[in-house]
Amino acid sequence: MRYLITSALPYINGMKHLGNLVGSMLPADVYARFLRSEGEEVLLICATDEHGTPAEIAALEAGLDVADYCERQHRLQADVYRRFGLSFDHFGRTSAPQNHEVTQRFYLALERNGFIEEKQLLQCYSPDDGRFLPDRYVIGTCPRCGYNAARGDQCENCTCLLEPTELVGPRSAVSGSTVIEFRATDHLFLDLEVLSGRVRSWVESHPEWPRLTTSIALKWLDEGLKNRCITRDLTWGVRVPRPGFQDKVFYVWFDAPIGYVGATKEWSDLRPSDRDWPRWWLDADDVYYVQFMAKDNLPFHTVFWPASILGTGEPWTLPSYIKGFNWLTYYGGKFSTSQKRGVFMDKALEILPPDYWRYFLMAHAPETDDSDFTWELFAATINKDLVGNFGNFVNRTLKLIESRVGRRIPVGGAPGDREARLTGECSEVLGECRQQLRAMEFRKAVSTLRRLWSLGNVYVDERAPWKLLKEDPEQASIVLRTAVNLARVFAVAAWPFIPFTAEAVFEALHLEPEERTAHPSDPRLLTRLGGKRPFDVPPLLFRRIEETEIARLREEYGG
Ligand code: B3M
Ligand code: ZN
Repeated sequence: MRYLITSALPYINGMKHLGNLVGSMLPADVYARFLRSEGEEVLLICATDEHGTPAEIAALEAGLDVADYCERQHRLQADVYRRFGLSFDHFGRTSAPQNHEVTQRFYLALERNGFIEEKQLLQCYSPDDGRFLPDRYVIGTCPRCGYNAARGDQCENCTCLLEPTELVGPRSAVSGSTVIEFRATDHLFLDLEVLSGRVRSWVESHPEWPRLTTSIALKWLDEGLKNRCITRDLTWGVRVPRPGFQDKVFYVWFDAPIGYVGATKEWSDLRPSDRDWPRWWLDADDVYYVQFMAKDNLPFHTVFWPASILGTGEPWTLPSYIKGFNWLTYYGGKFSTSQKRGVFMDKALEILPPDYWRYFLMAHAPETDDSDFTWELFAATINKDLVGNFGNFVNRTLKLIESRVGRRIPVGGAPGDREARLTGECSEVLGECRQQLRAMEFRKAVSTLRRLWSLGNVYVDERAPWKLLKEDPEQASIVLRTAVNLARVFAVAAWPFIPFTAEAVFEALHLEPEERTAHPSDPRLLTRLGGKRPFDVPPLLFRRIEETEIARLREEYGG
């Protein structure tokens, strides 16, 4: 099997917050890193989602031409993701020509197969703005839950999909004008009614999916799908290859998921001699395709996009597994881009290095339920696990060796019973962590990682090498050598989560590439490094977050 991994494509309209990160890009990265470290062939793809009204509205607010706006924002996002260590094989753009091409190909296949219906539609038109107001350009009250700022395409609050005409008390997002007329224009609809049976069989053929994913898909299918409009009266987007539609583009949710394919093609076009996008996307029986996303994106990925794929009748790769996430909240409320509430990725890196955030977010990933960000919990998690457990172990043992015997790994004699027991425990816990990562159970995997690190601290406390150095130097050497080996195993296991720190440990221990992985059943798990190999003491891996700092951050960011 080869692994194709995609994360939901972040909208282009501004810097993403920690809630966006934890629900899609970060777990996708952790999973990809883990599989790579296991020697698997992995392709991790992401891109900015650039079309539609969110982009146009944001460009309008920024006073920029939409193409320039997207170009700039794409660069800013790509840069912050790189600094967070998100190891995309390619970070593309849905506005790239490759995506336009594949999107039109999808459409033409759907049209050929009779799944496209042309209908006249009453569209919101604003005489004050002098234009049609597609989906997000109209705001109003959700007819299902009463939320007063629901958008014309979806209610953010209850996640239901909407048509602009369903909103109660509609108003223009451009000018705020409440004078809304409805005018007739021609639009294209995807025949979801007919396709829904195929989508259902596909969903039902995956009983192994997480409950959240399956329940959202089945809820949509059970309620019955209405044909969905896939065109919009906009100029920014993918052109519709059909006579009479030259002034319209495809709906952003039609071309956005196709962006996974488009971005893969971008990647492949950069080095066509050794990269082959269809190998991942067409007739690719040996590809295991995993998607990561927050729950509001699940309807589109479990129903709407698969319907497009199935309707083409072409052998496109369908997701093998869809991992959905609940919300990360900020002091019990929503993280919000529009209200600038919560912590945004660029700001986060001004406060602390990426691994602090990566670790906290994965330790509290909203997998089975929503989880809550507070500065108090953030500091407590970092201080206890990263500073007190992992960082403390690595820094104190390496420093002890340096100060007492120099920067060489002690030779020492054969490991004793205590070391044999420790090796057994480490293999078991490491194996567990690996299985949990395979199963994408991130919170469990992090807590297993913590258990692994604790084994080291318990061992060193028990064996007290600082005393042995005086009383029994031979035993002291065994303990210290074992401790260095533990540091290697701990960093290897932690690498998918906190790669920058893990790599600092790899460097300090002068590890060869093949020593940067560890297999639980390796009989030399805790004896591999020895024989007076040189090492360096890495700088302090993590620092404590103090009370005063927590108070200041809460003050600055609200809470
Ligand atoms: N851009 C929504 C989001 O960022 C949307 C995902 C597209 S995935 C193809 O949550
Ligand atoms: Zn609602």
